[in-house]
Amino acid sequence: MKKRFILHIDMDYFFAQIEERENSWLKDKIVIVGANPKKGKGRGVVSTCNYKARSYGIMSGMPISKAYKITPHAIFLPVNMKHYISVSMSIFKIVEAIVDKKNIEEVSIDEAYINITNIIKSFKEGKELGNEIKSKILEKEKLTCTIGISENKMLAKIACNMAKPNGIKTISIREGEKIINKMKITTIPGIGPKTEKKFEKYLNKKNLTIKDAKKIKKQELIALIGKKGSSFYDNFRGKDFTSIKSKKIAKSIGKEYTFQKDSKNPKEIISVFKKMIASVEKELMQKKLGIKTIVVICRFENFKKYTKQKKFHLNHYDREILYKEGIPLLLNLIINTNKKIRLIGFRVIIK
Ligand code: DCP
Ligand code: CA
Ligand code: CA
Repeated sequence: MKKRFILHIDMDYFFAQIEERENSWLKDKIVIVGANPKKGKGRGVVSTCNYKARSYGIMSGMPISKAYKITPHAIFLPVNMKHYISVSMSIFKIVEAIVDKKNIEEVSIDEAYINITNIIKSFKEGKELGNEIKSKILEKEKLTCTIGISENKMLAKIACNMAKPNGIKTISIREGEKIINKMKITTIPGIGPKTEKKFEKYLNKKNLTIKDAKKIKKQELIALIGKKGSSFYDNFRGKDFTSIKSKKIAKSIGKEYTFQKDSKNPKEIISVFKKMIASVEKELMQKKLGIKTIVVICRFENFKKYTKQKKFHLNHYDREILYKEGIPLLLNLIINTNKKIRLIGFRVIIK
């Protein structure tokens, strides 16, 4: 498998942070969002709480009555789900302006995996991109998040959890394998308390670490857990081959190219661009497809991405027509800036 870069983003104490943003007087209070505590008689649970509340041991899923017992002086707020969903949508829009939707897998209201393999070339650049995402969200939504970057989804999430709150962390597979050795086996996504018990029984030991679990052979794991045993075997070794599952988007064919060194040389840029158009056209011809829209993509040295598109209703086209239509769109994007170009792309939406 080709080396990948995966970014995991997760908003910090999401519901509670939104409440703090809207009510500045909450800032240094203990804030708990969840069911009504009804002076300790309330049923239901804590949805989340700010980090001050966490320092008292309050956590998501805890009975609200217990939270009330620990911190009766906390500020208890109801769950305003409608509002949190709309904030979540605004955040995903900000991310989609930086990274292609097709590379984003939303996993929950405040969390996503993003395949950034085509955008960055090193962990250093990954950090720059991550910081760009963090500062855009902070600037536009006044909310902090944490980002983890690695070579697979599992380690990206672990890196993110380690950097919480308001942090950013990169882990290579090599580092990851060592780091997770000391961790509990429940760190592995998919291993909950039930599976943990099975492992404990099998190894006749409590509080198992990943290092302990590595003693189990692959075939034994499969016999113990079933099909998932094989992927857990990889996970214990810092490996995870699962891919990003984005939402379905309009069918399109496209090519993107990242310059070895950011470029300002029009000759080089146009020549690469023409090659991409030619290869897209070849694929269109082979598949006998008509096109609806052409899209030109350009990402500058500061990672900012711009696109221009043009509707286009042709069943018959050739390379020359695509050049004629595509090149002016590209020039339009790059002509008014002196920034260097990092990546260009050409995409057609299929009829
Ligand atoms: N949530 C919930 N009930 C749970 C867990 C979470 O209602 N048992 C909601 C409230 C959280 C949101 O989902 O704000 C996101 O969950 P996270 O697990 O990401 O936790 P937080 O964002 O609150 O905190 P963290 O900073 O640890 O990510
Ligand atoms: Ca979160
Ligand atoms: Ca989350």
